[in-house]
Amino acid sequence: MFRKILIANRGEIALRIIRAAKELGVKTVAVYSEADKYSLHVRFADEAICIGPPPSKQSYLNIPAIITAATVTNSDAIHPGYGFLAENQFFAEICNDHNITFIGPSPEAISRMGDKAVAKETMKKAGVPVVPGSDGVVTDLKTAIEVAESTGYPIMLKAVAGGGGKGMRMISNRSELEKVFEVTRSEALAFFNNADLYIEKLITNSKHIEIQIFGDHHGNHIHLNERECSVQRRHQKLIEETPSVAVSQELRDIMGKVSAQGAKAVNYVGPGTIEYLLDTEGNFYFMEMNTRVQVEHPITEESLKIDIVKEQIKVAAGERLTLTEHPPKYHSIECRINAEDPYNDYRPSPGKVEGLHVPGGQGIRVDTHIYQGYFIPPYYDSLLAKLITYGNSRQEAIDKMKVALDEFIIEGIKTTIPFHQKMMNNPDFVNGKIDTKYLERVNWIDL
Ligand code: MV4
Repeated sequence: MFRKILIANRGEIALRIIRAAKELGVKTVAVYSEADKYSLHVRFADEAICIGPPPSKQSYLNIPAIITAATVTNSDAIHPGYGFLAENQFFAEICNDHNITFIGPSPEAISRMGDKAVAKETMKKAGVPVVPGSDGVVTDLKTAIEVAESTGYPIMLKAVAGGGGKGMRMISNRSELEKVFEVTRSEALAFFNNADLYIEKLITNSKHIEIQIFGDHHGNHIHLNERECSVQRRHQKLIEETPSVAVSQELRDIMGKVSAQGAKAVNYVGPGTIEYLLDTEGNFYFMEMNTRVQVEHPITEESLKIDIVKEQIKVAAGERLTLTEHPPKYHSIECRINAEDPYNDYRPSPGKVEGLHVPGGQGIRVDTHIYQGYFIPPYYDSLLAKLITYGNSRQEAIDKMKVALDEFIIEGIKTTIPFHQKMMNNPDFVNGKIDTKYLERVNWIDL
C-alpha cells in the first residue's frame, strides 16, 4: 500500500479521497489555491501545500507545482479526482516519470479514450454497439456528404477531441452540411487544437445510461451496473439514479458484459464509466468513456454498499479487485446541489454560506465541503453538495429525497434545491418519462 497520497483536487471530492485514504491508513497531502486557504480539504489532510493563485490554470492545473508538491512531501501517489488533470494523459505520464503512481488508468488508455474516434473504433472492435456513421475521421466535405447520404439525415458532426457535448453539431440536410462543415473543423481546431471530425446518425428520444466498470492490474474487468443521468441541462447532470427504470436485468447483463469487454480491450485499471444512449426500442449505443471516478459514483456505492474510492486506491497499489458483479441491492438517487440560481438561468451564485443545516437520517448521505461561514469562491465549478438517498424501492428513495431537500437549509446564496423539490414531485420524473432533452423542452418552474 502507498505511504502517502497527494490529492490534486479540491471541494467535496478531495474530502471523499482523504476519507478513503485515512481509512486505509495512508497519509494525505492536500494542495490548494490561494482562494481555498480556508477549505476543509486543507484542514483534514495531514499536510497542505499552496500551489498558486486562484485561477485553475495557475493552481489545480499547474503540473510543475503539483509534481513539486508531491516530491517535497515524499508522496508516492497522486489521486486526481474528477475534472482538472484527471483525464490528462501527459499528467499521468509525468507522474509515472517521477516514480509517483497516478491513481487512474495508463496514459495510453486515457489517450485512446480521449480521441473519440479512436475510442469508438476500439469499442466497436471489442463488441460494444456503436452509432452508425463514418469509419473514423472525415477530413473533406465530399466524403462527409457521401457518408451522410448513406447514413441518412439528420446526422451529428462531432470533433474527435470533443466530448461531454463540446464540439458537436446536429445537421438536418445536405445544404446545412455544406454550410457548416469547414466552420465546425475550424472551431474544433481553435478549441481543441485538433480539426478532425467524425459523423454519426442522430439518435433521438434517448436516455443517458452509463455503466460503471472496474479493472485491476491482474486482468480482471467487471461492471457495477448502470446509472441513469437523463436529467441534465446543457450537458450538466443534475439528477442521477441507479437502477434505471428503463433497464431490465436482461439488458443490464448485456450492457454490463460488453462494457467489461470494452474495459478489457484497453487494459483499463481502476473505476471508469462507459456512457451510452438508450433509445425507446431498447437499443443502446456507445457515446464515450470517462477514464476517472465520476461525480455520481456514490449512488453506485449506496446501491451495492461498496466503497469505490477505497477500492480504486487498493487497485492502483497493485492489489486484486475484491468487488464482484451484483444486481442493484437498493435504489439510490443523487441530487446535485449547486451554488446557482435556478430562477435566473442557473446563474452562478458564489458568496458566503451564512446559515447551514444538513439533512440526515436513515438512507441519507451528504457529500459536501461547505460549512457555516464558508465562502464559495467564484473560480471553480458550482457543486456545493451531493444529496444522496437510498431505499428499498425507487419510491422510497424519492420520498426520502423530498424530506431531505426540505431539511437542507443553505442561507446566503442561491441553490438548485428548489429545482430538485419540483422534480421529485414531477409526474414525468416520478414515472421515469425523462430523456436527455427534457429540460430543453420544459420550463421547470411550470412543472
Ligand atoms: C449524440 C446524440 C444523439 N445522436 N450522438 C452529448 C454528450 C456526448 N457524450 C454525446 N452527446 C450526444 N451525442 C448521436 N449520434 C445526443 C447527445 C446528447 C446527449 C447525450 C447524453 C446526455 C445528454 C445529451 C444532451 C444532448 C445531446
